[in-house]
Amino acid sequence: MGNDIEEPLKNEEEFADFHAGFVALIGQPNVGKSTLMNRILGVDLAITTAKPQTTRNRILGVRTFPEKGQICFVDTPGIHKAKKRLNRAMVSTALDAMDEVDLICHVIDAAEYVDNFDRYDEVPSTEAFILDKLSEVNQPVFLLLNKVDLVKKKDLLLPVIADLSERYEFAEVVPVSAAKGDNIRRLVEVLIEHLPEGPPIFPEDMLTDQAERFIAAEFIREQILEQTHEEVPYSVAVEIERFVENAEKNMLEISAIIHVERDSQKGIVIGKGGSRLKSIGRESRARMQSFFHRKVFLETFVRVESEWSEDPNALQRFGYE
Ligand SMILES: Nc1nc2c(ncn2[C@@H]2O[C@H](COP(=O)(O)OP(=O)(O)OP(=O)(O)O)[C@@H](O)[C@H]2O)c(=O)[nH]1
Ligand SMILES: [Mg+2]
Repeated sequence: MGNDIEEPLKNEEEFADFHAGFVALIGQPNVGKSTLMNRILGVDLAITTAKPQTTRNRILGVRTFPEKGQICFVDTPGIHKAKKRLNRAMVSTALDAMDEVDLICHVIDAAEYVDNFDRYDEVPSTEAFILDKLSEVNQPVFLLLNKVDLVKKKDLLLPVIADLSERYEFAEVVPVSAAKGDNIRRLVEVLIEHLPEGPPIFPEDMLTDQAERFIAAEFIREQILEQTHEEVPYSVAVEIERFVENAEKNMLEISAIIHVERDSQKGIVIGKGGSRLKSIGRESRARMQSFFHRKVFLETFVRVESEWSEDPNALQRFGYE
């Protein structure tokens, strides 16, 4: 009987002063939300590219700091003026994530914002839209000024912070560089400080709840974003048709369909004599092997699915709605 009483007590003691909770990363596209999450996780989980609208889903990334806390990041698509149904779904995903977290990090591209600050007559419209949405939430909101390594007009950094702080009562303002790692340790400390006290939410060694087939599809999409231009990256969805563990060969066997919206895009993705598709396959396979710690056999097919980005059934099938 004594044990029954002691167990929970021991547990409580073990996690005294431990903080755990969910943190949403929101902001405009391309500001470095996914890079920041990966930096703190220490793993390249979410795909990141130099093109806006890279992330299309809510992506959970968990990092446990022994005896200190567990941060459960919710990375989200960039908030932008959405026209297509796909884009509207992405923006909804980002806004919905704000409801389910303990803390919100509003990430801005400091290089972009600070260096243009003296040209702004008012807050740029998408940023104003985000600030407006934030006025409806009750959780603490951090303002993260990312890409400080790129800021040229350093003397404008403080005026920008003062201006934005006047428009919104941020719980903390933290300048960081996700790419270089500047000030990340400090950010982690204040994040943990602001999370509720309590035991870990997920097992301490857990990284994500994202399915392996989702991650495999994302690695392929990452290469398409890297290797194609103009409208092609935005017209591509990757569907994993087959994901099989071949225990005998200690290998993953993956078949993926790359959906595009037009014949011309199919030609671009395949490339001359299949060279582009080969390169997309080679690079994403390498990324899969290092992430899954297994050999990967990958086959890819390109298929035209006209206007899929406006089609509710297709969006659901690809996991965007
Ligand atoms: N120099 C510099 N580049 C950065 C920094 N953080 C991110 N980047 C770059 O900015 C680009 C966009 O980064 P992402 O992490 O994909 O941005 P995101 O906010 O997740 O973008 P979406 O998913 O499209 O909303 C990439 O090329 C990153 O390498 C930083 O602190 N400094
Ligand atoms: Mg992203």
